[in-house]
Amino acid sequence: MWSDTPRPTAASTSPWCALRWRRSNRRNDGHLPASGYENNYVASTPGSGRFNCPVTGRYLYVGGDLSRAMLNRTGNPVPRSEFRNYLSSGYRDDLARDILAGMTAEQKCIPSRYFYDARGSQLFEEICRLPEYYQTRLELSILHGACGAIMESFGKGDLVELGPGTDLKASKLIDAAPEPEGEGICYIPVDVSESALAAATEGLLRRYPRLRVLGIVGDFTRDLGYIPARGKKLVTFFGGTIGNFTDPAAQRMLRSVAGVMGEDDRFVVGLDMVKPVPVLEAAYNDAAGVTAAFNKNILAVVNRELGADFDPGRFEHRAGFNRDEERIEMHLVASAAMAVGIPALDLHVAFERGETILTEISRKFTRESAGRLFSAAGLTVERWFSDPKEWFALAEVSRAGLG
Ligand code: AVI
Repeated sequence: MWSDTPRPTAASTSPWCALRWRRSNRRNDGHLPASGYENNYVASTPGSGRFNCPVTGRYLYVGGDLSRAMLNRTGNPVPRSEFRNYLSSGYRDDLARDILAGMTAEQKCIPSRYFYDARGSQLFEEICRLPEYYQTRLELSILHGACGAIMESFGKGDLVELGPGTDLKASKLIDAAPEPEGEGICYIPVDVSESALAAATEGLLRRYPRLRVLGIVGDFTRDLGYIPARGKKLVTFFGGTIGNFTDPAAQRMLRSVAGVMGEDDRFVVGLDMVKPVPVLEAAYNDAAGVTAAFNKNILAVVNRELGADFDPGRFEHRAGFNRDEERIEMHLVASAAMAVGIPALDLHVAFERGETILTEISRKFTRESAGRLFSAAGLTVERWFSDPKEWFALAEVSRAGLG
């Protein structure tokens, strides 16, 4: 049985909100290819609300106030927003599989995607406001300066945002579009959390009366094939979250983005750059201890979901820069020898004193290393936008060899 996972707050700013889950997502386990049926279903539904598709069993949400809906060619109102659910597997199944692999590996590990339950998302929001954590502020200010140029070349079409968190960055882009009120733009956020999608889109629909929204409830590491292939696309992946992927995982993800891009499409990616080590390490060892609490919270997630008996008080937070790998590594260090039971896996895990669990990698890039990452995935950097010290950057990339 599923335990009751607390829901992330709707207003969470986590850029990994694409990896936050909700109980309501689990009821739709069918993973059917997009058939076009969903479109017909939505277009013929007069009103707004949730509807279970009688054929696929998936639910669709038709949102918006039809009194302000857009009209189609025949003069009938068309809802401005629609959500489609493509989730294929459950949170707890994924967690069980990952914890079994992670607790039996030589270097014990827990994937960082499991940080973001309700408490973890709240702590991450606090991290983003910490004086030591420069990334969120820098990225916003870089985007503020870059959005005019980005939107001038994009013009209109589909604005796809992977793991949006809030509507802040999409608003900046839509404000900078050549046409007012979101005219000609369909905003397509992709996220496993329906509540995060709702949070990211409600305000936008209110603010931009000509904007259309297609929310894709899905995992952006697997479900990008469901993004409609039509017109021009601007794909965004903000927050430096690409740095939380190992190289093979980043390659897979970037290749799947490249796979949905056409000749004129662009992909804007936020990258945290290599910088003086004390600055980097301070960002992950804040004086207020928020990052330490965020790190330890992952054990509470495993306890709650799998019935484990980790004692977070017996683990210490450690974060340091690995110069060879150019990445921050976050660990939980066992302060004493202990055994931890994980009943759902029928597993007992022994820890020696000082043994660690790797909970996160956060890669830091140079222009060269980022260029290599993109080109290995078939992408070419077209433009860089950064702050004067180049502590953070937005790379605007295209599909290599296409234009
Ligand atoms: C989401 N991600 C980009 C953050 C990072 O900096 O790697 C997560 C984080 N971990 C600790 N502090 C913030």
